[in-house]
Amino acid sequence: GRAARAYNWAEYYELDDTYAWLQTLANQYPGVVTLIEGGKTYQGRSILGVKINKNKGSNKPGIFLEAGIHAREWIAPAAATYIINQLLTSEDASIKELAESYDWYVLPHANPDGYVYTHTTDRLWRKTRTPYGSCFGADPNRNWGFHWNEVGASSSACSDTYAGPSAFSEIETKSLSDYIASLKGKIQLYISLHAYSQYLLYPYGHTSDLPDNVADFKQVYDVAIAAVNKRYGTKYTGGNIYDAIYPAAGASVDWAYGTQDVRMSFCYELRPSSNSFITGFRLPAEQIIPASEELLDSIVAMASEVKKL
Ligand code: ING
Ligand code: ZN
Repeated sequence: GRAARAYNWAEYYELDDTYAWLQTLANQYPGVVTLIEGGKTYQGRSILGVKINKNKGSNKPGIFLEAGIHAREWIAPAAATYIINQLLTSEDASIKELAESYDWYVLPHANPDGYVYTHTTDRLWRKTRTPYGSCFGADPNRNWGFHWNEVGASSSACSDTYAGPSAFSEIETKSLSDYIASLKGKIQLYISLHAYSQYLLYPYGHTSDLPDNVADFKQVYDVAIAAVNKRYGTKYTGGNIYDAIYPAAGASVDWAYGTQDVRMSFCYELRPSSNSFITGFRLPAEQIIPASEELLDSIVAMASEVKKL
C-alpha cells in the first residue's frame, strides 16, 4: 500500500494507519504499551487496542475506553488515539497522574468493518457489516445482552438501530464483551465515545429508573461537564440516557454497568452540537485536537472525582 502518513491528528486516518500506529507504540514503549485484541469482526478483522500500564504497578484500577462502535462517528476513534498519545507523552501533572494511577484499556475501533466501509463506500454507515437478508448490519450499540431489544431499537434488519436477531448476534459485541468480562473486577470506569450532540450520558437507556449510585453519577457528571467547558467554552448537557436523549436498550454502557460491576459508565457524544445537522458526522479535521483536548480535560476531572467517592 501507500507510505505511512504522519500520525498527528491533523486529519482522520484509515483503520490500517491507526493499527500500524498502535503497533509502533507497542514497540516504542515495551512493558508499558501492550497490544490487546478486544475481539474480532464479521469480515475477520481484529478489534485492536492498547493496554497502558505506565508505572508498571499491579492491581491498579482500570479505565476502559471504547470508541468507534458506530462507524461514521469519526471523531470518536480520533479522540481515543489522541488520548492514548497524551497518556504516554504528556508532561502535564494531572494527565501524568491519570496515566499512572490507572491501567488503561483503549479500543479506538470497536467496529472496524463499519469504519472501513465508511472510507470505501458509504461515509454515513453506522452498523456492523453482517449480512441479514438483503440488508446489512446490526447496530452494535443495541446488541448487548442487557435488557436487549426492550425499547429504542428496531427488529428490522434494514434499520440503522437494528438490534440484531439476538443479543450478541454480532461477533464484534460478543467477542468484545467476552474480553471485557475477562477483566471483571478490574474496571472501575467504562467510557464509550460517540458523536454527535455534545452530551454526557449515564445509565440507563432501557428504563427511566436511575442507577443505585445515581448521586455519585450526578456528582461526577457535574465535574465532567464543567471541565469539558473550561478550555474552549464548549457546552455539553445530558443525564441518564433514557430521559436525556431517548430510550435505547442494548447499549455497551448499560451492559458494562449492569453486569460487570464497573463503578460507573459514561457515554460522551462528542462535537459538534446538535444544531449542526449538515456536518454532524463530518466534524472538520481542524477540530480533532480541540475536541480531544476538552474531552481529556473532562476525563481527567471525571477520574479524579471518582477517586474521591
Ligand atoms: N447516540 C447513541 C446511540 O447509540 C446512546 C446514544 C448512548 C444510546 C449510550 C444508548 C447508550 O444511539 C449515537 N449518536 O450513536
Ligand atoms: Zn454512536
